[in-house]
Amino acid sequence: MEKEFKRTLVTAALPYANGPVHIGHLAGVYVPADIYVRYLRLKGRPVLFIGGSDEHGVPVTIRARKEGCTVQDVVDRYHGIIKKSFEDFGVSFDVYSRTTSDIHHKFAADFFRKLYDDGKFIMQTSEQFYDEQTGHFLTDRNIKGECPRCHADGAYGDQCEKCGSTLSPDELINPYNAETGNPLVKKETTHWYLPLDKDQEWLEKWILEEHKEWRPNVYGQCKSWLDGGLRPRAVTRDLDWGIPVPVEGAEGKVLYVWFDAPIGYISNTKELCDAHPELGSWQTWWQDDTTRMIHFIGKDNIVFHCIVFPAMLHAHGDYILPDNVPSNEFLNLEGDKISTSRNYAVWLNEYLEEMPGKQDVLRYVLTANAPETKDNDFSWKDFQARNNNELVAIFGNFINRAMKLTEKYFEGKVPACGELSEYDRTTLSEFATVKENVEKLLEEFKFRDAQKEAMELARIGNKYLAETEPWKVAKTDMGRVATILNLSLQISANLAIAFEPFLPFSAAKLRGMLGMESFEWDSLGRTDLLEEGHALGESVLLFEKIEDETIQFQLDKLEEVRRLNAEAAKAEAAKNWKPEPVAGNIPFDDFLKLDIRVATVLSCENVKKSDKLLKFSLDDGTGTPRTILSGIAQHYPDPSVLVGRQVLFVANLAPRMIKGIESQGMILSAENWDGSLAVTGLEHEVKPGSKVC
Ligand code: B3M
Ligand code: ZN
Repeated sequence: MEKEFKRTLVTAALPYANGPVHIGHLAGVYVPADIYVRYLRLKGRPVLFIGGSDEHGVPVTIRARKEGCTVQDVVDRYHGIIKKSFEDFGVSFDVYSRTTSDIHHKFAADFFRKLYDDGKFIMQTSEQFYDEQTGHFLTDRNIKGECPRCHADGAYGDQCEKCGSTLSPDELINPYNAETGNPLVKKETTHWYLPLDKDQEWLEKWILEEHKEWRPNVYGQCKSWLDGGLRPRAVTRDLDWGIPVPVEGAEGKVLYVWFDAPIGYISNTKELCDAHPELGSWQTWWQDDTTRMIHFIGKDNIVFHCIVFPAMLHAHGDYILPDNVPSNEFLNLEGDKISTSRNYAVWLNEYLEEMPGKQDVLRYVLTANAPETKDNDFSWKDFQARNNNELVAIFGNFINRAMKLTEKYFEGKVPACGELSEYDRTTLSEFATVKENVEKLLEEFKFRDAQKEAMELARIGNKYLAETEPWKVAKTDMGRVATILNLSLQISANLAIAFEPFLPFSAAKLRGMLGMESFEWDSLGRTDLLEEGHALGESVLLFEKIEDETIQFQLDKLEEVRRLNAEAAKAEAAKNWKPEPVAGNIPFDDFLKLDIRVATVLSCENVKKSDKLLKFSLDDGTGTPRTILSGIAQHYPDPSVLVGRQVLFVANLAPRMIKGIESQGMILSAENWDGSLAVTGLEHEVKPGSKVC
């Protein structure tokens, strides 16, 4: 039997306060969560929407070191920026707090202590990477090295940003401290672990049998973790930023960020409910099994919300478990991975500075492109097209015409609906099912399809006006015009309700234009929302066209970030370059076999139909020019610069035919750190044919 839920607790992942939030965050977590919550509120169902900043963990400490300020400064600044971005974009949290709050510190410490007292942890000693010069153990994110998969340098201990592989620090080749560059050693340290292996059985039953309805990406990830067999997981770390482990003898250790952060959902609920007793006690929201809990997260957080946090709640006892964990995949940006550390993103605060008032456009595009089942791409051209062709040309155009025509013919008052034509009836029947459809999709967390379905209303309205042409009918039959506009305004009122969850700012504007005071989800589909004679408010433009320059500005900005990143990567590679190990020794006689000579370049040109080869004609002292082909064309775009130069070449290499030309030896070049080649030369001129020894 289906459980009867009395209330819904919605949480959205707590973003790290190590940078502003970007479109990936919004698309993946906050817009869908907000749509869902707004929908429930509009339905009159009790709901709380819990958010907050995640202010512990390594990312914030890295940021502090980079910016040369304290960690507290970093989290204070970004918490402020993030909180404001959410408010600006209409993400309607009931509480947005932070994990550095006193309430949270105490709550998380008590939670740990209860598990500790109940004997739920085990202690384990293991070897961890340690920087002897700074005296610090390093966490995965603070360790860098060569990627064992793609061999890029600068891969992190948990992930290679170049090839995307998930890594463990042990796999890195030549690991070093990401901050200082110091080499690392292994050293023993002791931590508390949650023995997840003991949770294997009930988790399998709970997820794999009882939650088959979870999204395939979520279910699939859980299944692969469970199939792989769960292992104990450390819940403490050697760090000086975080919540101190509340156990004697644990100096220098803090709770692992992934232990304290999800507890933040609970402590933030407590903070809210303590301040607003009318909402009920926090325990009602977390411990009463008539509460339905939903976690909105991104895909890299699945294991923590579906396996680790439930295991923590289970170990504590008393708590409910999530009913669903709608997790999205990732959003890319113009074909590349969004990255906070590489500053490659569209930051919400900057977006609003550059495009004030356009929060709904971004909400619309991000939902239309939501990465619900697979990674998706955000492109500025698509953003422009969706705004101009959908929001402006369909939604805005329809509303604008309905309003303007009513002003023109009926002094801005809702005209009377007369007898319905056949076509009117068809139109009404077309949107009779919109409420049901949108609702079903929202309940199934299919936000992208839900918005598309809601947009049908605008399409229907737009088509209705285009086909009925009231501006023409006005010449002969004002009664008919009244009916057409009445219906159009009723459709507009429906749009104002249907879009409240998706585009809250535009929906509010629209309600203002229509003078709608009350509105509720369950009125959707009705055609008597606006009474005859009701005075409309002032008409404003809901959406405006976005010009090419605006889009080009954004594209140029991203291009500049790409350029800076490429430069930085090059500088980093140059810094980390080390010469190849020297080849094994050879007997002196072997060296004597090589006849290396000096020659003067007589001419040098590109070989036809080859972008690699240069053809040299050399004065080698014999009186007969010598021809040598060399694969260095890409490094000498203008080969004539080599004419007159003296070079070294191997004179006794057996001749070879290349591209129909006989190459009589080899010119010596040096390979630089970045693969570029430079022809060898002499300190001062000697006679061509001189032997190098
Ligand atoms: N701060 C990770 C993230 O931002 C982490 C989420 C915590 S949710 C409890 O992806
Ligand atoms: Zn790699």
